Amino acid sequence: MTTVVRSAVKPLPEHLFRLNEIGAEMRWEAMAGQGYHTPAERFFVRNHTSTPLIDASTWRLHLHGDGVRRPLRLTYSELLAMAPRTIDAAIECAGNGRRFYADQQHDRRPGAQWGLGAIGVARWRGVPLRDLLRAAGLRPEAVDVVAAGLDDPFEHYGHVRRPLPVGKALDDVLVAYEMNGRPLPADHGFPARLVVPGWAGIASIKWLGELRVSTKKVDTPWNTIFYPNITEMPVKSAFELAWDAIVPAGRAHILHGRSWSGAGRIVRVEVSTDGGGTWRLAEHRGRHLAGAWLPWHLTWLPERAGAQVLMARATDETGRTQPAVSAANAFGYHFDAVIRHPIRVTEG
Ligand SMILES: Nc1nc2c(c(=O)[nH]1)N[C@H]1C(S)=C(S)[C@@H](COP(=O)(O)O)O[C@H]1N2
Ligand SMILES: [Mo]
Repeated sequence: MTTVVRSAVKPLPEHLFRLNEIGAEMRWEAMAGQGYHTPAERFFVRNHTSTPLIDASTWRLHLHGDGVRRPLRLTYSELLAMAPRTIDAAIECAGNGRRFYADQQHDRRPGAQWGLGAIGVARWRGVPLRDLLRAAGLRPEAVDVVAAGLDDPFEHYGHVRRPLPVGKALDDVLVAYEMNGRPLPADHGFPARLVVPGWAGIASIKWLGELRVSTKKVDTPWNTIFYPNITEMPVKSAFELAWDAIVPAGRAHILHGRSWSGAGRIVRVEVSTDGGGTWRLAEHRGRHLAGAWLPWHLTWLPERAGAQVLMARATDETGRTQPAVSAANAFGYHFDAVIRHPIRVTEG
């Protein structure tokens, strides 16, 4: 029995989403033919409890703590009146791809068995966290900014909250109130959420109610028990194809996919249509945005009918390439190995 159906408010139709105990992942075939951004209706959902329905007229964002001189309590209209910034950024769950620890490495890890669909890229508009911290009189001694959500407490751990180091907070973090040109949908954090480019999704706290700036390092269950030492996301790739997709033989087929990295731009994507025997460079257009993904494609003429395996392997600008085997870790985070995507080629 999945609980997400109750915890999210938007429809999660079977042809767009696959549900697990804690969330709904996007089916990658749902990105086929879509533009650069993941439409909000197709964006994966990961809730610790349930989507709260927050009234923007009574909502306040409380920015306080010993790391600021002038605590702020902002209304929604005050936030919207500040100088805005727009960024394209991915949000990806740290556990995205966990099921491949089991499927490819005989090392099943506990937790939701996400395929590769716990990621989406949206255009976020909001206020740089940096500007809010400056407006509150950030002290040079500040170390951590603890962001807390207004959703119900999770088990006995309290509200979902996590420290963000001041260095990252001052760099590229957004307090976002729009997703793809519309107010944030309830499931994605209305009225405001953090967007922390390149970092595991848990950093991007939804339904933001509080930012506590501390001059001492802070621990919360979400950086000690859950997601310990999890910050920047690795390099990954996905095909915009169903698992076990059916492709007719004897006809040229354009394979589409996307690659991304928490550390920067993707500079190269290689694709194998013979299970890793040979590799070809995928083509792409335009410039890859750091913090988001690179769409690519490759023409393929499947000759023989039968089961086949597609693989895509990306390299980012820091020189990191997807490995053949992902490093083992207790929670099954950061599955970054090249994924073996099965398809069935049928008689043309
Ligand atoms: N307040 C709050 N923020 C949260 C969560 C949550 O349950 N509550 N889930 C986190 C996790 S684990 C992820 S992966 C992302 C998911 O964002 P999305 O549901 O908009 O895709 O939100 C993060 N922010
Ligand atoms: Mo997550």
